[in-house]
Amino acid sequence: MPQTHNEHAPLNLSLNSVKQSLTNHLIFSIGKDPITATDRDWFFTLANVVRDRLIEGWMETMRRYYENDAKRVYYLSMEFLIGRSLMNSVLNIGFIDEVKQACIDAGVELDRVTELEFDAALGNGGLGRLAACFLDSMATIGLPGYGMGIRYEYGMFNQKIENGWQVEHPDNWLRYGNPWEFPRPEVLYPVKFGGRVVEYRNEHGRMHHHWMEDDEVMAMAYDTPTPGFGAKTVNNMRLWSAKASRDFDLKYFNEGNYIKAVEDKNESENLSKVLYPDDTTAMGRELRLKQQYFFVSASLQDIIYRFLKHHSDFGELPDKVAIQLNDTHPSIAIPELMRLLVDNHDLEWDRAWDITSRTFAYTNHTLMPEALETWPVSLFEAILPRHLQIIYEINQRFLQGVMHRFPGDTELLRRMSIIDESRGRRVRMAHLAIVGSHHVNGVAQIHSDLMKTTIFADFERYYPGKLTNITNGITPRLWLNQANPGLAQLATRHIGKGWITDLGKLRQLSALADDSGFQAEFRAVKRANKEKLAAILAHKLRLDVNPDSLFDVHVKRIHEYKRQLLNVLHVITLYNRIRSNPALEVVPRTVIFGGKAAPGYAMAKLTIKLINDVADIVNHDPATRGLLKVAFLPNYDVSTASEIIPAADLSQQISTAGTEASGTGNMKLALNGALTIGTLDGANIEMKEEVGAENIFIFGLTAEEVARTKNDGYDPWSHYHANSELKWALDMIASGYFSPDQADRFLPIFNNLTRDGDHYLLLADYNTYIAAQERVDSLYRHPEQWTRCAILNVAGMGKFSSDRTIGEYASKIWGARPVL
Ligand code: 26V
Repeated sequence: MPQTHNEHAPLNLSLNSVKQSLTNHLIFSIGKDPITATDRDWFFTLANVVRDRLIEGWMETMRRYYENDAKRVYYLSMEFLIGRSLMNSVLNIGFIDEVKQACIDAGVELDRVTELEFDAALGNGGLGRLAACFLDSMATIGLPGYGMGIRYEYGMFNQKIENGWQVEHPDNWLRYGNPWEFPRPEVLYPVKFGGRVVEYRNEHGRMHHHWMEDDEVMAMAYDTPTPGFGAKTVNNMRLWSAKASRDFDLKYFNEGNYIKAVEDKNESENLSKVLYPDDTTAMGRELRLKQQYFFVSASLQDIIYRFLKHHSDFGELPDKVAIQLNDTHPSIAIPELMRLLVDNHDLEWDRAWDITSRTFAYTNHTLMPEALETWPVSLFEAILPRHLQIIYEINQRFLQGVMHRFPGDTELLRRMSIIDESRGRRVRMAHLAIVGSHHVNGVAQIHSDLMKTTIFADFERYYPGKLTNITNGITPRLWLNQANPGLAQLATRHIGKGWITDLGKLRQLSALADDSGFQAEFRAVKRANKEKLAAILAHKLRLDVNPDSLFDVHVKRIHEYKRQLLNVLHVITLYNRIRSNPALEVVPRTVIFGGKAAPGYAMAKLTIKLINDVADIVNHDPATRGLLKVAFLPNYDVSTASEIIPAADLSQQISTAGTEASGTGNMKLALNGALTIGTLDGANIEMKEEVGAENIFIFGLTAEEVARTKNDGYDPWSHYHANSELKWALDMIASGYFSPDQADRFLPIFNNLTRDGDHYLLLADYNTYIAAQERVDSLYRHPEQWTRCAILNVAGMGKFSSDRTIGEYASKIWGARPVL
């Protein structure tokens, strides 16, 4: 019998076909009559209609890769921050008009229905969202890229604000089911933990290692089709879920201990239960290490299975497979591949090492020492004893090489070793990742430069050329076309729709920057977006804001280094100026904050409380005359980002220079016509190069100046005493002006910024920040000049498409090509 692929009923994108599918799915998939269907029923119905139209492209794509024996890219990431998928898929498939019409004809309110989709919030912030943008770009350019990660049952917590404090609530996103995933009960791999290693010699006298594990969990695959724009390519994201290896442990069962057996099952299934919501400190938590090994082991078994379907010589692996490690979180993959090649497939160490180190590449996303992962050797010993042996072997051979090149430098060996001997013995995952990878990249130029000159300077010297830069990007499909249809349509009307897949085309908008007609249209779009956000603020916070006021937006995770508190100092300063001078003419402002604090990060949580307490005072003080409003929008996630970002006038990117690796919110806001107030940090520097120094508000110490200031013995008190407005603002925080019910509530913040050394140099940057805010005000008084500047910002964002980023990874690191 010949193979037949396409004998199912034809599906197409015509209105009739969509209408037919809508009715059929409501009845046959959801089991509802149109009379009784709820909005949620319609969401699942629509999702089914859309999903049907992804599947052919998905299968065609997988077949295309298979037939071309294409080089595959596996993007290993603990986090994929996808958000909602319904509209994204509709727009990428390209049948939004038909969907809208079919909904109207069926009496379904599309806008209300899309709101019912839960965000897939399987990530903390920038690192996870970057992975999601990369999946979109890989599919759009036709690159054989597979996302591999964990199917957390609970994603990023839901943030509620209660009495001004952050309260975390579980994110039960799978409660009503996930229409986008395909469970693959047959794609099941065992993952082992614990036990001990037995050494023996085989008949040829060769040493072998046998890992006698004592625990086993099964990893089951769930596949999610990921369409590119135009949906010619539909790639796959494969997330692993933990299943107990047997339903009941026979041992307990035979003992008659039925309950104990079921408890054990629950325990092993805990592995993929919850996303760790802490992107601040690398805690040595056993469950997280197990999560890492769990998804890495399953992914590698799967990768090798697919490779061996076509190939028998592992020597070809680096030509057919590229594995990207999204931070060190999956870097246990390096010893795991060594183990599979040496212990299971009998390769010699040197050959296995050559293959392994030509397969992996590692992306570093932070220089913050507290976020660099290290694991206690004792934990490895208990959970992954064979991997620890392999790491020791890798380290010994590596250090031998170092010794050979730099004889006698024991200090160098101590610094470069994969094992940190200084604070109890710990495995340095970044060192392991560097040694086992052919490329290591930072995510913006300054970050990569700092990587080479500071934390990884020894490695830069030892492996010249291995460390490199690939500046981050964002997908224009979500962050402009979908989130800001007004601006997207305006751009398309004037320059065509080519920008959607070639963002550099936005440059053509510069020619229109002075065109008063275009300016008026541009302003109208922004104004409409601001009205929508104002309505959301009214609804969610019962806060009235003036859509003509300057929307000043600071959205990102709450971190000391991101300096939300510096923004608060500006807010308090503005407040003091307004109420102490009733005749003062100020630009009306609405300062909008959003972001989550790690549940254990006390200073970040106190910052949220301060923002809300300041908002309470400022918003209700008649002396502000409505000129200043402060809003903290709860539960900042991909969906709320899409509501806030298109409405922003001003984008706050004010991290201490040298601390924010890249930032990607900075790109999203500028792409949506916000002007940036920012430091020379991360990708801000490259944004300045693209839009021109005159179109961005840069302030503050440079990274070099920050380093020098700290070196010279920084004294925050000198700034406190030198600037009366700064002192006033800080004293108000310290004395309980904003917390009349508990005067010392914010003393820890005051102390942090004064007595305890002001680690992130807020006070040193206060003056120039206030001055930059005054420049913002002056420009905002001239709507034509402001609009011109905003247009030039949109026009200058071409470089920051993740399509460009992925193109660079493909050519510089992966050696992979689109397969079209
Ligand atoms: C760190 C850790 C530490 C160990 C515990 C779990 C955990 C989870 C997440 C993280 C994230 C730290 C790295 C990170 O998100 N970096 C951000 O990456 C963005 C994409 O490259 C970049 O734009 C941001 O500047 C950078 O902060």
